[in-house]
Amino acid sequence: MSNAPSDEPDQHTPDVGTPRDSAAGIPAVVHGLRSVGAQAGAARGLRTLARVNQKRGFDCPGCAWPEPDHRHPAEFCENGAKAVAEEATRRAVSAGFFARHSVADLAERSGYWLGQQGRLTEPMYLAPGATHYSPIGWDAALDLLAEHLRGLDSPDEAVFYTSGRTSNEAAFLYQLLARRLGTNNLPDCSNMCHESSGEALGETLGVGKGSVHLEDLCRADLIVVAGQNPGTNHPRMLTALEKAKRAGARIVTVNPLPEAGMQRFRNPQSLRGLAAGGTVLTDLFLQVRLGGDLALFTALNRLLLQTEEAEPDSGALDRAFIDEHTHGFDAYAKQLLTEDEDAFWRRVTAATGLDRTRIEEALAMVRGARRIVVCWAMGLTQHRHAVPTIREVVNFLLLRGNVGRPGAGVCPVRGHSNVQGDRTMGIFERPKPAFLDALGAEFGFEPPREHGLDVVRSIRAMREGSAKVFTAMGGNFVSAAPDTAATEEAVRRCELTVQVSTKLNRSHTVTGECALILPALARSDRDRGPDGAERFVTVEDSMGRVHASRGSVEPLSREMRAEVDIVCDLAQRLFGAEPTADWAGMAADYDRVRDRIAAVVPGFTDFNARVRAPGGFALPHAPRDDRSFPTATGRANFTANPITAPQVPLGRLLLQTLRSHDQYNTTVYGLDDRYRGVRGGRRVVFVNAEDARELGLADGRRVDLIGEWSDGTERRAFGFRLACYPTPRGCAAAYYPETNVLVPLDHTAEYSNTPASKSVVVRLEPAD
Ligand SMILES: Nc1nc2c(c(=O)[nH]1)N[C@H]1C(S)=C(S)[C@@H](COP(=O)(O)OP(=O)(O)OC[C@H]3O[C@@H](n4cnc5c(=O)[nH]c(N)nc54)[C@H](O)[C@@H]3O)O[C@H]1N2
Ligand SMILES: Nc1nc2c(c(=O)[nH]1)N[C@H]1C(S)=C(S)[C@@H](COP(=O)(O)OP(=O)(O)OC[C@H]3O[C@@H](n4cnc5c(=O)[nH]c(N)nc54)[C@H](O)[C@@H]3O)O[C@H]1N2
Ligand SMILES: [Mo]
Repeated sequence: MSNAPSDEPDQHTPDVGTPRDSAAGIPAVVHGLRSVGAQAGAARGLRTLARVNQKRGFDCPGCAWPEPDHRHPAEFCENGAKAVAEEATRRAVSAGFFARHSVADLAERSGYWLGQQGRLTEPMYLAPGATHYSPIGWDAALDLLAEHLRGLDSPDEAVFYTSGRTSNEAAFLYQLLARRLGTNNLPDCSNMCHESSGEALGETLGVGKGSVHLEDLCRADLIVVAGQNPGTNHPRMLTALEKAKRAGARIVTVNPLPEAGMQRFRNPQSLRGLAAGGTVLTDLFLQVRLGGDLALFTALNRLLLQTEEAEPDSGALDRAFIDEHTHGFDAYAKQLLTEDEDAFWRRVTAATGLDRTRIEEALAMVRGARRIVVCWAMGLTQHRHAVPTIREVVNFLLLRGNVGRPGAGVCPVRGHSNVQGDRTMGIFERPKPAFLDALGAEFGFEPPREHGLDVVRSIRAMREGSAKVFTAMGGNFVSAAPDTAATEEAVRRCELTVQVSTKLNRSHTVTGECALILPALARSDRDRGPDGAERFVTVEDSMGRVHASRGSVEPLSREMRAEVDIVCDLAQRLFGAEPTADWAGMAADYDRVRDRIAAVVPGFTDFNARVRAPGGFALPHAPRDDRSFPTATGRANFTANPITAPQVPLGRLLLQTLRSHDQYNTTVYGLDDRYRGVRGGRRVVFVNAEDARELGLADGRRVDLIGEWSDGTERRAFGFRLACYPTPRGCAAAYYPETNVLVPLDHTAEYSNTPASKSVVVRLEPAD
């Protein structure tokens, strides 16, 4: 289904008009409120929205962008409103629905249709050989899962996936359960997302997270936004950028596409934004080729080094910082300066598609800025050379001392609302020994030390039959993972697949020999403990602030359970009553979970008290707080990253797979991508007009996209409308997850193993 077009509306051929040059404004408010009204009903919807991101409310289930200290009464965006609408919907999927629809029937439906059916409300079981899911009680469901897990020859035959919405409390217990069972097989959505950032930052700065607070954006002189589309994916970031601009910051945008949000922002929270033309955000737009960022940052760094050589006292570099806090500068500078000038610039121009004067314009802005923040997202992380690219961004900041002081630093902008917290809680297949030591000491067991499987390796293990029970805490593994055909084949080989979910998705229709659906409470749902009292969970935002989240929507069914309850109930069945881990007690009282987190995870001392303060608290971050760098050398590391860029054979295009304005990852909210001028469908491929002409394909033509990869397998995505679009020569774009079928499983980033979903070589064939 994710491959072939069908009658589902999201698979219709869209209309494509002119892209917009501004984002938000009144249309955004109207679209946001309309989705809430349609799904949740006006009153329930508005009551819910009034609590999003408020200090006593719940954390928006959309993105991980932090909330400002002084909150606006409407501290949410259009797409946050859509995310809430999806959750707070009154539509319900019940046993009757599953009786009417066979799994085979559901597997023919699109992700959009599945999501539109509403919230999952009771546990369901697909028995071996059965055609339909049937109801199963919680006891029987969890017994069945426990029995399968106990029956494995080795705990490493189990895989525990996590998506990034899971609360800190549930994530902590989930990883404890997996490790108590004896495996580090804890892949998560981060493996497909910011793993490259964590990898590069850990090695160079010693902490795999961003080093700025929200206020730092306002103090910056220059903000670089590279490989990110905040107008759609982090709309509240535009408010912060607008504020920064008013405080005097300049903005350089690095992107193959002229994204509307980065051009002009009409702030829906202000009268000026609603009435007038809004704020122009980008001062300099570098329309880079896909994968050209490494070359771009290398060029800027070389220019800075050359300036310093020519004029040693010009302040091009921060020598004092380099001497005191960094390691490897001399070797770095030497290798960067050896190459002959002409050869170097030829390579930079080929990789970036930018001419030297354009890059020198950026250099002038860099030299004029004392404080620089670099923000990035998937445009940098999902390439084969993503880790070297981000390391080079770090070099760029280190050269001028832009780490560990106000208004400066690294800002990887996270995706899922608690993806960073989940990692902090130990959802990681390669945990640090110190974390395992602390966990083992607190819970009195010896955690497994051998690294576990990440997403790509899990798929291989399932395909080979060495992983047999797959459990997902949220997410939509089958659609989100690369190489749809390979992933589906792998999942189907499992003995049992289990989805702890809020909404129906494709991962419920492509299953192991048997399958369970366990319906969970979502972020916005009211969560009551056994005594009937309301409970709250905690989350960590993209900038390392931890705060409480209290759902307020009355759940559609009593059969939906909190994720913490599900994990603890399963653990009790697996391990019985344990003196060291009082699973029942922890389920009954989240404060007890938080006390255990405080004992294990650095930075959470006094967790229960501090998280009750309005706005929560910030986790420590050594480079940011006191310029200390917990790396192997004890300093911030310069690294050498030879320029590479994707190579595309003649007549082929490099495809990036990205998000439309009307989706949240694999959840499709609607069929328009307003800012890019697309209406009424998702099967569209954006191509440079010159490339289209050379290929002999006109705008509006229907084409198939065929992936080209060395393994000789044909990967084909059918029936896309070609749209001529201002993307650089040789670079195309189409939406995920429809194009995941084209991303080869083995095409991943070096070091982080993240699927290179922004760098897929394709050819286009006329479809009719
Ligand atoms: N509404 C909404 N919000 C979301 C999500 C959602 O789906 N919908 N998803 C959430 C998640 S999990 C994540 S990770 C984030 C994703 O947030 P983004 O990273 O903004 O998401 P993408 O749509 O993948 O956009 C990638 C951007 O990078 C650019 N790009 C692609 N390749 C390159 C490149 O080689 N170089 C440069 N410089 N730019 C490039 C693209 O043109 C595009 O603007 O958003 C989160 N927030
Ligand atoms: N080609 C390509 N592939 C990509 C990407 C790309 O840019 N291009 N991006 C990658 C990225 S950045 C990411 S993060 C992954 C996303 O991968 P996932 O996180 O696996 O996917 P989502 O679509 O976010 O998952 C949505 C499902 O999560 C469930 N859910 C939602 N909220 C909750 C909750 O509170 N609790 C529970 N238990 N379940 C919940 C619902 O059932 C919903 O259907 O996809 C990756 N895949
Ligand atoms: Mo993500």
